[in-house]
Amino acid sequence: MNTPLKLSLFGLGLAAVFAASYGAGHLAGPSPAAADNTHVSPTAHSGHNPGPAATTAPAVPGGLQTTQDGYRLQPLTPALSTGSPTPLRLAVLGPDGRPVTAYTPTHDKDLHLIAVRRDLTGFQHVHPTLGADGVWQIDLKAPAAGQYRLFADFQPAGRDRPLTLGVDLPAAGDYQPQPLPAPGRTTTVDGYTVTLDGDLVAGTSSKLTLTVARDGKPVTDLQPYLAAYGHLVVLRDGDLAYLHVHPDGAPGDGRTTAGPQIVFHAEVPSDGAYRLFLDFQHAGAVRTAAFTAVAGQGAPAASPAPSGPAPAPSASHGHEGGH
Ligand SMILES: [Cu+2]
Repeated sequence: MNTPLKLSLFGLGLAAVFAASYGAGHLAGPSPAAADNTHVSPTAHSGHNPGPAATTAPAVPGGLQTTQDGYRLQPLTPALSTGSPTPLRLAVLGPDGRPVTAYTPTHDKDLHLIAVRRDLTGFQHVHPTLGADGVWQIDLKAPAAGQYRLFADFQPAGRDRPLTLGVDLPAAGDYQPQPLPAPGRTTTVDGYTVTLDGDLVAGTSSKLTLTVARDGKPVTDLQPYLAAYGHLVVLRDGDLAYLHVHPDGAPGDGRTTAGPQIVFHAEVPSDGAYRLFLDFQHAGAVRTAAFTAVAGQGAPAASPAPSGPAPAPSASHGHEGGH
């Protein structure tokens, strides 16, 4: 629910960075290096004009950068293993270059680690353990070979808002990329059927209602997981821009029911396809239901309208789920 605020803060931060760089360049004047640089074209100087662009810098979605606001996500393990789980170690380096050891918990945890292959399969949401030296560690296994994106979602102590940094790690082997599953409003996981209502609209807080059923019956006894009945991670197809959305209402607030509906307000940064991963807990286990949804052109209709020749390429879609 803080996403719009967070995004606008990012925007302000970005504008500040641009302003700072402009100021530095301006104060320094033409440096000897620049004077010697014969390839600097006259038009390059027009880029120094601090026009309206400096105040309308677009918000940058989370997770696209390894370094932001002085913080760096530093893997200390070169690769993931596709065999048995092996220790993954990483650190968050602070503006002083040292591992951050003090965090403000967000949703019961100091750091949420999301791992997903770059084709948006093999989603995992885990919680490493922090050592006294500031090194996070967890045993992790890549479900299959390929390039993985790791997202660390955390809030350093003393900072007023969370931060998501992302970094790639490979899992060596025979990479068999999967196409993005077709958009759909229903998915199944572990015998649960989850239905998605609502549409993603770029730049707008969009209401998404996820309804959980099991054996055809609505689930009304969802269990709180990390202080919420559901956690929704939204990743943009193409660059894996990251959104972490929490539902309206919290367990125990006297107005939020334990299912079957979990209501989110998600604001995606642009048109395009997204993969949605819903974590929910029931009967003592956390499940992940995954959907593809499209903002803008090509948004799926509320009910599919199959007609004409079968779309052969999509026949292989829909058999992938988050795990
Ligand atoms: Cu988490």
